[in-house]
Amino acid sequence: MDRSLVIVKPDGVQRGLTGEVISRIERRGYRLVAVKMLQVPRSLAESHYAVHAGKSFYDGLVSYICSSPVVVMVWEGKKVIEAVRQVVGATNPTNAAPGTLRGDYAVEVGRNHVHASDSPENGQAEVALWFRPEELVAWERIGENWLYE
Ligand code: IDP
Ligand code: MG
Repeated sequence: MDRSLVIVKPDGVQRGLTGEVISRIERRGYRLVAVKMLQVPRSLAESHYAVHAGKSFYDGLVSYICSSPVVVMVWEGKKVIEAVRQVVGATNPTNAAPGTLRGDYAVEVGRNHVHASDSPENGQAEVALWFRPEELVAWERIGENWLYE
């Protein structure tokens, strides 16, 4: 089963959007298997965003994710990566469709308030970076029989 790592970034937490992020993914049908709040250490931020090292926005991005606590979670389910990316919307909020989290609640790309894994491989890697295996809870949602064919 694929897993998506989702982060409510510092601006999302400060703006009171944590519940909205969780609610939209939960209502779509996905299963929350881990969640925690933390102040991100710089080393973790640098690892998480290593793919962007060297880009013009990298230093600002690392500072941003470390600037205030985040809520990080793991979601499971069929096609979770693409479905959660769809719920989140395009990276630049002005390109994000209305009805997406970024399209509804963000203005600038550097304050787009939520992260979601972009591939099954990156999902697995990001989950391993942010959580210990024992922090993930194995369970089934009662509605899954009605969700999947
Ligand atoms: P994603 O979050 O939609 O996967 P990525 O391209 O992986 O987008 O970029 C990671 C994060 O880096 C974005 O969510 C955004 O916060 C930030 N970012 C991306 N491009 C820019 C930029 O041009 N200026 C400032 N921040 C950016
Ligand atoms: Mg990305």
